[in-house]
Amino acid sequence: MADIDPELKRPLRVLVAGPRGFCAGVDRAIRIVELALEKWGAPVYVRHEIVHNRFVVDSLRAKGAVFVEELDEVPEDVPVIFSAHGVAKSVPKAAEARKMVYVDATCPLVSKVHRQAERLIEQGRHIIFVGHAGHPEVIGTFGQVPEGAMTLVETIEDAESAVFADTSRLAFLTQTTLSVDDTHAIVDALRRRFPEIQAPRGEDICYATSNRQDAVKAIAGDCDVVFVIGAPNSSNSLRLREVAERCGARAYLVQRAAELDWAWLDGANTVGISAGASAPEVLVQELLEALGKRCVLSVEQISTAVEDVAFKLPRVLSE
Ligand code: 10G
Ligand code: SF4
Repeated sequence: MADIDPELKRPLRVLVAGPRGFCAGVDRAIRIVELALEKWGAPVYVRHEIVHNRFVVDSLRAKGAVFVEELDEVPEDVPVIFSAHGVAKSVPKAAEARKMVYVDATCPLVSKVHRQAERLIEQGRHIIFVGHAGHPEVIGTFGQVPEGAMTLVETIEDAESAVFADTSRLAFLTQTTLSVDDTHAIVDALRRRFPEIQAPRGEDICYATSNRQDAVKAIAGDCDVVFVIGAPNSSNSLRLREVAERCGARAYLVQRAAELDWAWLDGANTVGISAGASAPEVLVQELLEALGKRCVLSVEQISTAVEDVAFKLPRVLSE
């Protein structure tokens, strides 16, 4: 897009939310693919998008990663990496049966939920899992327990209507990327209906999810429009758009600056920007550049938390 005459540019206040963008689990997962390519050379197969971002996936594909949905699409004698969202137990089991070299890039905070699920089953409990049907993290967590041992609750209506044979041995766990506010409402309903229900030890919604939602809340009330950089299949990014909308802003999820529809800015004096946990910072900068071609920007960084979380790499790649 050509720059417009500076005289014709209008002023635009931009509030950039922080924390935004990559979380520690995403950083680690991408690094795992890069290190695997360095160690074993291309191709390295990745089961499912390593994180839900086309830019990230395309960049890794350019370096030699091959993305597939199922393990049986991976040829013999080629290393395979499992995505950050986690996999059912049956996946590493199948890889072992085929004697494949595999690296599990599941975020340690998702693995923590998996271990909690295992423990609850050992204690003879039935698990209510709060999450979104069909999401890979949900499929992976359901795959940690025997069939029928976990019930999915997606909405407050589900929580109000779910029926269990024995309500004295219930526990709940949640997906890591949910809306903090919706989840509190669902959990309140579960606790009211099943007072003996066992809660997770800590929050299952991870630090990155809640920090990014808090940061959007801090800016969205002052914004006419909020842009969230993220993919349509990125659960945590979708939640950020919802949070902004609930604060009264017009909110749009965009993958790249090129998707921006300038009509969205009609009448807007203040614009907010955030990015999902799988969206690289370079895409935030690209959006700022695109806005700067049409408007004279006054950019304010609004930070609501400092993050210093980092996860260790799997030993096979760090030694
Ligand atoms: O938000 P979701 O779970 O859809 O994934 P993402 O790839 O967009 O972001 C990173 C979060 C995870 C890997 C899930 S814990
Ligand atoms: Fe891990 Fe949270 Fe990032 Fe998911 S969103 S990869 S749980 S840090």
